[in-house]
Amino acid sequence: MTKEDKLIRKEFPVFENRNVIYLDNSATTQKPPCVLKAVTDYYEKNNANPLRGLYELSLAATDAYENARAAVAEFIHAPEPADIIFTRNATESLNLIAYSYGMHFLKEGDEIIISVMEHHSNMLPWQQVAKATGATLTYIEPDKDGCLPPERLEEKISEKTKLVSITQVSNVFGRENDIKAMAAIAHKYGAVFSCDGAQSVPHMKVDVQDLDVDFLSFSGHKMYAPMGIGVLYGKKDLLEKMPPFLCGGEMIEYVTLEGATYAELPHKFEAGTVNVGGAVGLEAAIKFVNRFGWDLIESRELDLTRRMMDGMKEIPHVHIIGSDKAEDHHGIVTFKIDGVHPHDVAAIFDSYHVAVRAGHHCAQPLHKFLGVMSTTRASLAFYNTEEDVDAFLKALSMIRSEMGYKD
Ligand code: 7TS
Repeated sequence: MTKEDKLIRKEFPVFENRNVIYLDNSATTQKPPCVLKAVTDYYEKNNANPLRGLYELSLAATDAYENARAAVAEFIHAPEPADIIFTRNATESLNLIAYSYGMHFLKEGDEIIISVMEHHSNMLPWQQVAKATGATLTYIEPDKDGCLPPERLEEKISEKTKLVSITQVSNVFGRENDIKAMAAIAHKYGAVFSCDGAQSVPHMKVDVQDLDVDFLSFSGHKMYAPMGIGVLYGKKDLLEKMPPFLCGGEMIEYVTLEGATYAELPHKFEAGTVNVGGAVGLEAAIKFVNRFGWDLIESRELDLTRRMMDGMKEIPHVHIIGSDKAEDHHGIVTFKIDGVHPHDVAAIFDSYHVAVRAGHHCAQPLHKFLGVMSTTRASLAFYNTEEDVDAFLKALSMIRSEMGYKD
């Protein structure tokens, strides 16, 4: 391990406590003590139900929550903290857009465009909207190497298209889509553009104003924060005209037996007691990422991806899904091994203490498109090391022989 590796690994005690080569970072990342301490500190020192209390402790909880919102706004360069809605995860953020925007503003004859590579969380909500409103759901297809040229959108989009929702980085290919170009195409036709940032925000600088997306969804737990906190960024004019998604406490201005008026943004979309601990944890995770910086994070992840892919190309019967260039993978390397089911692959990896993911990765239509039932995926974070990659490659080279193949 290099000096830099040691410095980073110090932040992740899980690796001292467990003999694990953790390569399932696209599913969730490990959590550093600075994040856990921020959560504990909040509960030990400032815990009360925020936003409603008039006493000091509740105001402290409100401050903690709103400071976290401001930190998220700065992190993705949102114009204002009020443009940030806290949710449980990217899935809830995407559902919020679908149910609040899609269900109310789309109608028969309208069109929604998404891609075949979307995670189910950015596909099923749109299927629901299409079913309920009579709008059509149109899919654009990537190339087999994971590239989704913006021209694909340009070919399908029309004046009927009211909403486009595309992932910035696919959780199977790892390849970055040109979101800025696609958002510009959507806007040219008067459509709203939603970006699924679940796999991009943890790995690169994402600037919502530069991309000019109308919505951005992501989860805290994929970027070192606790589970149960997610983010929806939305442009103010859209969020303002959207009706509430969930109703109840905290999100109203005035209620009578006949109806209600709703609170200002962002509270209109945050019904019930909110997850202050999670928000505080996300703020600490943002500070953690900023402490190391994108240059270090991105260059480590790229170097490790390159080492992994170079090694994989040397092993017979292993086929990488998507591009053969490390730059196109953002730490995500999905693959097949001839003659071995991915569940067996993952089980054998586990016997070598290597944690990888097997299955369709909640992207079943993409697997069908690629002509495979399931795949295995190794996904890196910047805390992984060359030793991790080498252990992965060693286990990978053993898989076919463990299954009884002679070559
Ligand atoms: N969008 C993408 C592109 C994702 O990869 C995921 C989760 C989600 C949305 C949903 O995120 P959640 O936090 O709401 O669950 N992807 C994965 C994965 O690849 N393995 O486990 C979860």
